[in-house]
Amino acid sequence: MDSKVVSDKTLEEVISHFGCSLENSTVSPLGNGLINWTFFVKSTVQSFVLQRINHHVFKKPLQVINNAELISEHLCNKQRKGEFALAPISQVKTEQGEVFVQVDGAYWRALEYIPKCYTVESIEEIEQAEQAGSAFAQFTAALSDFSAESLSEIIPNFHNLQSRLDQLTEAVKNNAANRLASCQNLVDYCFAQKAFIDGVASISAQLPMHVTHNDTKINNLLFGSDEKAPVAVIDLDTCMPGFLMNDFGDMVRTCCSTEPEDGKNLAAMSIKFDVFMALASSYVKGFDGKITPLELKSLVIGAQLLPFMIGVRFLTDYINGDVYFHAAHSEHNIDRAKNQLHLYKLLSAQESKLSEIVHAGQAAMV
Ligand code: GN1
Ligand code: MG
Repeated sequence: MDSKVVSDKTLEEVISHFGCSLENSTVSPLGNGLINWTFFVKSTVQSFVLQRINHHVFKKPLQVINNAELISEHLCNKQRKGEFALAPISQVKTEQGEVFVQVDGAYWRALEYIPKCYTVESIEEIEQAEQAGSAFAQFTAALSDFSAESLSEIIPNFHNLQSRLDQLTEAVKNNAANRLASCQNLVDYCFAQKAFIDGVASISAQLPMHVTHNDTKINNLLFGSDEKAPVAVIDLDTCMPGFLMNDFGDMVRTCCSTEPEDGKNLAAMSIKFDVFMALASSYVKGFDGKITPLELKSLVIGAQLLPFMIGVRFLTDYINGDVYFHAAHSEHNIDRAKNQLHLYKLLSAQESKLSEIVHAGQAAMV
């Protein structure tokens, strides 16, 4: 991301609330988020992560900020009691004691910066997959006694497949960017997955709710440079009540493909089964026997669902004219959609093998 998406005047005003100025600070773009703008601010006074919340996506930014406060408070308590080994990320208050700054109608917040950390975009060693499964499981497990009702539902129906398909139907109807003709075959492909779609609806009606992260991409884990292991789960924007299969599925989506999310070489894409195995066993183990047999079964559905659902979402955004996800070029969203729907296809073709792996991992634990 270009740091010049924001004017110096705006940045100056925002960081002044944290006792910084452009004269004594450097501000550089951070991470690869597709929604918010994120920067690293390093000053002679303090270092922190600065984020402009995309209020077109997060229509009530204060709810995002408030949820993050509640979760971080709960995790801090757990950590103090020795019941949570990762670092909760706190929001940094302004000099006026506020958790956000509003400038020109946009909401900005600062997050604690943990030094000597790095993120990864893909799994480089199997050990990282084991660590990722375990870290995201620990996160949800630590929130098992958190009052989920106190959280606002940030984006209603965020991981509801039928609602995502309804949005695709609406986009097709409007054909706002006049792009439908070029992707009609993909639209047809999505709606032809009826048996899978019905299966998702049926299992969703029976699964228990947890407080889930809902964006368990591998780059939402901070790895410590010294320990070479996760030290924190980041990006709590979509942390809401949900199903374990969604969190597991998003890990599979971002860790088990040999191609990046927007890679165009589909013929080269294959599934990293060793990574899948490591994710499944470490995720299940992280719940210490508290995962139900139906939830275990659902993990294999989630592994297919998350690539399919984001494929539908990228396709919808392409048809709408790139109004939701940041797109670096006009074909970006369609490239992402093709990629993710192909991943879904590969994973679906391997459903029984994935199921064997999940159940074998579970059996090895008893
Ligand atoms: C968005 O902005 P980022 O990268 O944290 C999206 C996720 C998608 C992801 C695809 C609020 O997350 O749901 O999985 O892009 N977040 C929202 O890379 O829509
Ligand atoms: Mg996110």
